[in-house]
Amino acid sequence: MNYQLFKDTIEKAGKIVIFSHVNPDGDTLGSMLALHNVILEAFSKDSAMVVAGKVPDIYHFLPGIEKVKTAAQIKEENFDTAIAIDIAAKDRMTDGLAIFENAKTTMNIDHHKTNNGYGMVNFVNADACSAGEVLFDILNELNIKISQKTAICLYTSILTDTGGFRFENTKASTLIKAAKLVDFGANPAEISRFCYESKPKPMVMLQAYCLANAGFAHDEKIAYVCITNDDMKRFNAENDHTEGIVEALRQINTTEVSFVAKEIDEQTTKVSLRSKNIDVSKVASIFNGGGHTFAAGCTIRKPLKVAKNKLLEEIEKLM
Ligand SMILES: [Mn+2]
Repeated sequence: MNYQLFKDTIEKAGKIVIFSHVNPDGDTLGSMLALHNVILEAFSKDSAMVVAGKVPDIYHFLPGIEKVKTAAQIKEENFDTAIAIDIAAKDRMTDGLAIFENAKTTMNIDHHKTNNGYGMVNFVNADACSAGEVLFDILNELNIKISQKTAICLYTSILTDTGGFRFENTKASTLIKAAKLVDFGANPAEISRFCYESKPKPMVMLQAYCLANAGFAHDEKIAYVCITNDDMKRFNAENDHTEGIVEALRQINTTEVSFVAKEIDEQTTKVSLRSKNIDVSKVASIFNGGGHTFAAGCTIRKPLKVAKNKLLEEIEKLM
């Protein structure tokens, strides 16, 4: 990777905008905020930050989160440099995509193996656990100082995308980088408390209900949950409150593949897939989605029940 290109691009940049992906998670938010902070501290430049959808409550502790905007709020401004971070496919910028594509220079910082290198400048490393780790490597190679604020954001990226250092993407190098971030001022106990022990009550109640009503197929090797809009209303749950359910299903010892199918409307179903061995990014790709080997997602233009049956069919073909 030509790390110098990162420095040159930021140095040449006039007005910069950074995009996170729709339904933001700890990695896209943490790495976006870290990048914003680096551009400010090391290059003395401001940058706009864009989120699509609601920032989950648990991430309100991230330094700088109060500065994020929606694409609608910045659409009248002109940005010559646009950066996408943790965005597997550019349509995951949703209504921000037009702004990204209008920029004279575009950069793509990511770790999804399905990323096709849609930026003019690309830093895509599928071996990295998170976009935060890709950014860490860039900063490290260029000897750019990591402040405490940046360390907190990057640590959150790495922590959440490795499932708290539990997933297969946790390598010795991952832990060494996390340790360095602790040296730079990130507090592991405090950040874990924010990420894992600060859930809103509707989220925990919805999860308990979904697990109690889970479905099983293929000798219980497939575990799944279907969530209707009525379920969401019953628990007063918000969209991001479904996070964690698909991982909870994978915790069952018989589970090889788990998925959560969530009703968006009568004709649209959003799907998250997890697995222990099988490449579920293949299943997601069938429905124009993508992701990683053990964690992928897609949106199916079918009603919830039809989508569920199609998923079961495609997963069984791989087993
Ligand atoms: Mn990520």
